[in-house]
Amino acid sequence: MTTTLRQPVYAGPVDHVAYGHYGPGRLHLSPDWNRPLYPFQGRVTADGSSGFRAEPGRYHLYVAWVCPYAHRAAIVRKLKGLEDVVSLSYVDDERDGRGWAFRERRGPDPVNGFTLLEQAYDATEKGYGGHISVPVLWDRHTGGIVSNNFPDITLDLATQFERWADTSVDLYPDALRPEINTLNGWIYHDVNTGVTRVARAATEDERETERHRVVAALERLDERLAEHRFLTGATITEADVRLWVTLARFDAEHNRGHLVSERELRDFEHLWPYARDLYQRPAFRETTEGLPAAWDQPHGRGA
Ligand SMILES: N[C@@H](CCC(=O)N[C@@H](CS)C(=O)NCC(=O)O)C(=O)O
Repeated sequence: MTTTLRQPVYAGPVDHVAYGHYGPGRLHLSPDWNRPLYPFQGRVTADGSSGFRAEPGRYHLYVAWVCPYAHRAAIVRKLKGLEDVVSLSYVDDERDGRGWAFRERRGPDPVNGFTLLEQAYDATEKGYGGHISVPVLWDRHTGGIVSNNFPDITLDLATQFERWADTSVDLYPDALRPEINTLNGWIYHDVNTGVTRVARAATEDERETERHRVVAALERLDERLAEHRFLTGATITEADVRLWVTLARFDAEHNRGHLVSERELRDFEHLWPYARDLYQRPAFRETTEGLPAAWDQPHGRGA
């Protein structure tokens, strides 16, 4: 018997001369920092009432190591033990004008054999000309994108696959939803996108304002963690995942040269052990690259 192995296919190397930079015409950053439109907003539901039923083997996540928004989906998938239920693959870390692409460094597209993520968008909406963003939740049944709206993707992974998931981990408990939603709202504004606003500030005044907003938020979170092990109490929730991906990039990326804060993450009494505590868990550790050895130290609080 002969087996034909499908050869992996890849996009050519990143080439800014031939393809330009990703952005113009694609990446619309509104001045008031409202989110750009993420047009695919299907929801997966346990009962299938949304048209996308939670089923093992049906969905695939396209993510990027470098993207914190995609990182959340990768963490939640592992926290819920869904590795055999929802497949996942990585696009390359770099982009030219063609957007996210599959290259040798991170491997091929195992589902469709696409070389560019744009093909997934185009298969869903012919001639699609908008953002080619990750994360993308792909549906093998319909041959299209369910969602590229990151908050919905993580919530659906956290709540709709319970038949196959580790149900001892409840990332979005009914009783805590209002509190988690409130936390997610200001953490998204003041921390997750706050660090980006500092980096992109047009004037020194604006940078100072944005910088102080991030530092105040980190201080508020630090205080909160003096009382609770996790943001909403004794167990990890969606809010912790939302915050952690920014903390993991804070010293090395966002706060390089103390652009945001005079204090590094390790100078925050409660945030630092909290961040390290989460990193000791496989769902965080195995989806994260490049953290220095200091992150390996046990957090030193009662287990
Ligand atoms: N910033 C988005 C999350 C997704 C996102 O920004 N992904 C980035 C990589 S970290 C991306 O793919 N950007 C390309 C684009 O949006 O055109 C949001 O507010 O929901």
